[in-house]
Amino acid sequence: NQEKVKDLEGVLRPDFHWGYATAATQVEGGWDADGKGLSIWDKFAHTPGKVKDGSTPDDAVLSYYKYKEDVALMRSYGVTGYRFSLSWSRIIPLGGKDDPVNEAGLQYYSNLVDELLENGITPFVTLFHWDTPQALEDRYGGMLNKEKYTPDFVNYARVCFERLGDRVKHWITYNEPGVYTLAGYAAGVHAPARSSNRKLNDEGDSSTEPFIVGHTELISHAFAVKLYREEFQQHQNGTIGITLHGNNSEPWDEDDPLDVEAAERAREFEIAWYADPVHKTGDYPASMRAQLGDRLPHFTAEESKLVLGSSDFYGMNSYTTFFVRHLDTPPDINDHSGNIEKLDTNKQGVSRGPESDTYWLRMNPGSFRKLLIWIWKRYGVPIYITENGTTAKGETEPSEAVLDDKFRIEFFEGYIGAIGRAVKEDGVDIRSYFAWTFTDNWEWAAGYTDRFGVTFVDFESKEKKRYPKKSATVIKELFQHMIKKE
Ligand code: GBH
Repeated sequence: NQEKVKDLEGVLRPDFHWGYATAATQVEGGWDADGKGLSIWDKFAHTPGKVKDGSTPDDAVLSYYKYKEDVALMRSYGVTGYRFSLSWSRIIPLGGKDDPVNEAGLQYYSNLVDELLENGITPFVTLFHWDTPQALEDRYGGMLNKEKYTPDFVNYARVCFERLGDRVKHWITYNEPGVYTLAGYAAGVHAPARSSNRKLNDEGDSSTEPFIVGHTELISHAFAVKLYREEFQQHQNGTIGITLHGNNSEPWDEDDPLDVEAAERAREFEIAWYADPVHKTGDYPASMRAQLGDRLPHFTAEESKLVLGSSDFYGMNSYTTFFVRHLDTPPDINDHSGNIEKLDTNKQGVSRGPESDTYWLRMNPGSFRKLLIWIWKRYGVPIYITENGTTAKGETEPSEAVLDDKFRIEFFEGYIGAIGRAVKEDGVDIRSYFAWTFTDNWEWAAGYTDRFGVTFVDFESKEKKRYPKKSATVIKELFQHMIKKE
């Protein structure tokens, strides 16, 4: 199996962490168990017409109940780390700084952390993976209200640091803030489903709200980091940062300077929107200001100082690549992509990669390696890859052929190989890798239809029975080969 990575033996640092990533809403179930409050995703999923298969995350894969079994399975997969998110409304059901803490909810996470540590697995904990407490959405419009929201988020962060920080040494404030804003406030296909673009949704102003919410995310992230650094980091000795999404973009016509520029602009709108303020300038990219004007909020001098340098690492989620072509027409007021067109093939008709079972996702490890270099050159901080993975066509039952998941294996050999090459040949500093994902789960608005797991889950079965796929073994072998032994 190691043919493709033969030359990469021992290229990763001995303390490189690898494992799987998950999100609370997608795996836990127990949506109202032991005092948990509702999140905006509970409301979204219980609203008819929002989720593709009409499903809800009420049970998901029951990891709230099966965490011991899951940790044992993960251990058998050889992982050294596990990235999971905390459900804010499980810990503080009504979300706010003056609302009570739910001890039972905290106890669940405390038990999970203990179980991981007893099994030699390092926890990487995300505070926020899209599940805003519904009560805060109702009370003041959630992240649309920066002044009210920020102290609530920071208080939630404090509770987590206080109660789990003795054992958790790797914190991530937000997962993919840009997806939360664009899918939730522009496309309207994610909670809280505000959009002026789609007939299905009525409220919202998609020309401004995504950027207002994005600003709130950056400021509240930075205040949580400030709190950690001032009151916890000294004695708890952990790291803290933010995870950003970002696919790569390749020019549709590489000989057309306008398309080359468009590809760069696409990366700026998708990635630098958050990454420049945090890692480079304390401000939004010039290309965004030029196109969006005052629709994009302005940082005060104080905010800018607070945000710049507010992440100890570059947290990177990346899955695919697109060809992009520039548009000559001025951007629509609801355009958030940088006035480009995304395409599956380039001018020569070359495909961006073989199709997965997910419309936006195609495999392209070569482009992923280029993106690693782009991020390293532009930001120069250590990279933690916090998500990367794929679905595969035809995975409907745990048959022998499905469990021997060749497509997913090819994906991971390609992408993990690209990491090795970026480290070895391009000098990029990469320190962790979390595959998405451990088990098939509730894939947001796609419900249970998109299976990203290295473990097949029988959703029909009462106990959500798990079946390991071959890719879990391959990933283990890849890292055993590529990580340097101390
Ligand atoms: C991640 O987001 C999430 O963090 C995770 O929870 C999720 O399960 C996983 O990926 C798999 O989906 O503009 O055509 O690219 C994925 C990032 C970005 C994917 C926005 C869909 C919109 C379609 N997402 N993208 S497109």
